[in-house]
Amino acid sequence: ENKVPVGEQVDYKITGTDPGSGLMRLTAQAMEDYDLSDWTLTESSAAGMTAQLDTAYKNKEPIVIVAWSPHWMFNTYDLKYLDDPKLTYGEPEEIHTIARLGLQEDHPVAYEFLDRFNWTSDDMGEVMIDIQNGMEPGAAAAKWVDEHEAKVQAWIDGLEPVDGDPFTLSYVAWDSELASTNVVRYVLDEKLGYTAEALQVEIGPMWIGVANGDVDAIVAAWLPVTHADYWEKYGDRLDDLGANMVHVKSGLAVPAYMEDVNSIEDLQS
Ligand code: PBE
Repeated sequence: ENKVPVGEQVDYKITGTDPGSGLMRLTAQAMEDYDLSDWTLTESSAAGMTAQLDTAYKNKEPIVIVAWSPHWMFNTYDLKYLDDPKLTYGEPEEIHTIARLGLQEDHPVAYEFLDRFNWTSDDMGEVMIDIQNGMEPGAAAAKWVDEHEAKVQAWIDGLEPVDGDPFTLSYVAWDSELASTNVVRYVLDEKLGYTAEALQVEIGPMWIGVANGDVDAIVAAWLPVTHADYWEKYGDRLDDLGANMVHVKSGLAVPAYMEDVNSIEDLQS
């Protein structure tokens, strides 16, 4: 039998996402850990990566992508994570809510809500899929909040709404964070009386902004592994409010139709 090595099938290319993201750092590390020195990792964005995946998938072509979940790509396509026996990508981790120092004194109502905010990957999936299907992110967030009254009530129970106080969130255009940030912003605005804005930025500025105090909070910190370098650099100037979601995951993935490729080790030629 004469099988073409997977590297050759995909031109030794791993289809990546936004530069600076944790997944790009971890994938560079994986390429060292698994001796993939003849491979390259391409830079793109979350949207660019999924567009390339979509094209490959429709043509049933081989592709190796950086992947994370929750993400609608796992609903839309039949994908599998590659085993990571060296645990380069770590164990399943958490998404944390991070506040600037002083937020508790300055905005105690928002702080208490953010401290309580937590949801599941199924919750987030509902918002993500609506956005993916073309709904405006704010409208998808509003719909989710309307449909999950009890959950939202537990986040805001006993909190006295403020009178239009400004509040600034920031996030990166990852599908997961587009969903969470819009839900949090909607609750701040519609339930707690804030005038909240959500700034879309790159990952470095997201961390620097909240560390410098220019941004009040983020709900987009993947810890302890994916954003370990940012946490190490800025953690002493930040207030970690803990997990808003548990059991999130990242790694390399391929379409299920690549039957012979099941582990990162299978990429070695
Ligand atoms: N991600 C999505 C981000 C965190 C959320 C996995 C692309 C990252 O790699 O930093």
